[in-house]
Amino acid sequence: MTKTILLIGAPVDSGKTRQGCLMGPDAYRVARLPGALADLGHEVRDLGNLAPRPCAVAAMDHLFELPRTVGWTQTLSAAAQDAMAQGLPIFLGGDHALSLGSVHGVAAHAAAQGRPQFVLWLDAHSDFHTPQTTQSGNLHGTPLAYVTGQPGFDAFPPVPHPIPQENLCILGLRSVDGAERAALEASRINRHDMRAIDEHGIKALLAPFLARVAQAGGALHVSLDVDFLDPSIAPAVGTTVPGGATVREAHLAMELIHDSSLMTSMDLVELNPMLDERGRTAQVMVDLCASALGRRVFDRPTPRLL
Ligand code: B3U
Ligand code: MN
Ligand code: MN
Repeated sequence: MTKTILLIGAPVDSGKTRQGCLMGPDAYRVARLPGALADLGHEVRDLGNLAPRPCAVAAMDHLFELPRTVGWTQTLSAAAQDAMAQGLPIFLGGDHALSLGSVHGVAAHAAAQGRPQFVLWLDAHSDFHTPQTTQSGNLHGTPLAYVTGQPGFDAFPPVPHPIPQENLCILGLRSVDGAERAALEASRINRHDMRAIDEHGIKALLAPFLARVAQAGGALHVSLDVDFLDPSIAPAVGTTVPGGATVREAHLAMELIHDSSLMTSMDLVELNPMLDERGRTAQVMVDLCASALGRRVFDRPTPRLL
């Protein structure tokens, strides 16, 4: 089924100290994301890049760029709510702090429709810190705590529609901080580390979650962090962790998402083009996004020499 896809550039770079993710949206455009989705028959509208609202909250010493990140959250939540009324938004990051806003916005839209919101988080990290527990001060490590309504986010927009923890599924875990681990273990979040992927295969972990979304008539947001992938195939990320998903595992996940017809919104996050090698990480992310939107294995183009 063809869709109206809205590409929303979100050059968020305030979620961590290492800069460069602001170039992400343009890297996706240069790697021909709009064309790849149009080739599948979709109507693609590129809405250009957003900018953060100026925000008057006070800076906090132990948090990097809090006011700017709050401004981004306001902008992105409003943009997400707008876009959900028109089609399927894909947020072109930008670092993972963008999901503070994108998920906040899609959850508000789902609540207005009386639909439960689900989130699939493909990431080496659990991003379940609060502004109090973060050791790095990097707010890209906090979106799952925010959107599930954990305390400590007073500087941010209120969360009237927290996502129930059991509606979250994290796949690809292999770097979880101590405080996060305790919080995660006490939570009802569905979570699978790389060992589980190795032991069971990605389909056995993902299919039951997709079945639950379908059963509930839910909206599904997919948040794809570059570091879900193994650094050997996706080096352009500040937080590489060895032992990530392979090209085959990641494409299979995307193909299962497509076959389910459940995805209603998506983030592509943490691409840092400054760290890329001849655009190969941008390209793999574009190819994965195309798989999530209907490209099949026999349709995959012969890779160009980079
Ligand atoms: N948990 C660490 C590392 C991290 C989280 N998200 C990413 N890295 N990408 C932190 O900074 O909170
Ligand atoms: Mn992340
Ligand atoms: Mn990560």
